[in-house]
Amino acid sequence: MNRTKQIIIVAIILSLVLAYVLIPLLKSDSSNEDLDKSFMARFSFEKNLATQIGNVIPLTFKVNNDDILKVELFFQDSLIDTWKKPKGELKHQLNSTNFNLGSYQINLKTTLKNGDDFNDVRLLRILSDISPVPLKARIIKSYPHNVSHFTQGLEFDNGILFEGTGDPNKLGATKIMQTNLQNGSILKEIGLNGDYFGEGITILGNKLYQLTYTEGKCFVYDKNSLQMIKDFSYNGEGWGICNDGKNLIVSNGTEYLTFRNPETFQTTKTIQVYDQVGPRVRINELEYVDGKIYANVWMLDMILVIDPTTGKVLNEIDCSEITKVGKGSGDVLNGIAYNTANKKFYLTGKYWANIYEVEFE
Ligand SMILES: [Ca+2]
Repeated sequence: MNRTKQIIIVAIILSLVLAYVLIPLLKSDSSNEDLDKSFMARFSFEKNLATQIGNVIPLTFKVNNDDILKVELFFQDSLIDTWKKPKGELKHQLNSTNFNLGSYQINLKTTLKNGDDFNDVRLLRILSDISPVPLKARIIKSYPHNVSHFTQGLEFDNGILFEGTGDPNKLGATKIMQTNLQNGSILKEIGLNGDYFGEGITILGNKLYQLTYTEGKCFVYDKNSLQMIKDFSYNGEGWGICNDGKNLIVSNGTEYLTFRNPETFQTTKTIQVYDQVGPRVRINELEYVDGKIYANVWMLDMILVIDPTTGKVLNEIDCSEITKVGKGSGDVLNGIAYNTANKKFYLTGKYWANIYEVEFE
């Protein structure tokens, strides 16, 4: 290779390297985001917002362009304010009194005269206005529980204790049982094969509903015969389930509780479980008693008492003394049942040797 050729090759390589470095820089400069934003209305606060429920949040927005046709404020999908050909600073008093707790999107949408639009989307967290009142669970009496039961659902119906189990080792251990509380004997049972990992159970009318962990099926049984009637499909995970006499209420391991129509399994509403700091996640087995939801929290020796209207955590029930006595070589605290006949609560855990009648004080 002669010297001229070498120079040409080096020059080509250098220009390629320069082009590779320079072109993206030029590009990003010509589409500079700050330039675009000056044409739009934006929230004047940085990042996201959090407030206690009941507060009125003064929102302000900056507008500094003549090309804006309108600015609209959305809370989730609902339009809550509109400004036509706005100038200067805009204001909106966002009243959170009638909101439920949780994390929601607020979106400031700018539409230009040429039809282009721009969305400034932020998160608004509505927190509880109370600290949960602490309670403590105390053992009144103990009953036998089969240590092979990976307890996922526990509920009384007409004095009979129903238990639903899961199957972490895919051995076909998912069962629904009618049991005798006094001696732990099984009165009737039905099982699923190892393809299904049973989760929470609840009884509404003559039907028993059983969730599955990741299989997206809710199985429906006749509560007396335990014969399967039908199944529903749903998205995501199934953890705990209870009912308020009208709706099924379902947890999925997050802070969300989904209310579902028992005839169709369609969602009728969702709430988010929140305290004064933020969301309470890993909500597991549930029990609905006198207008409140009692919830195990996976991996915690604690039961939350939740307001089903707002999602507010009303009480934290410390169950550490129950776990200390009951866990043994078993797994976590899980299983809450309330017997309406004697107005008593019963707790157990996965693979625990006992079920405990308890008092909360
Ligand atoms: Ca229960």
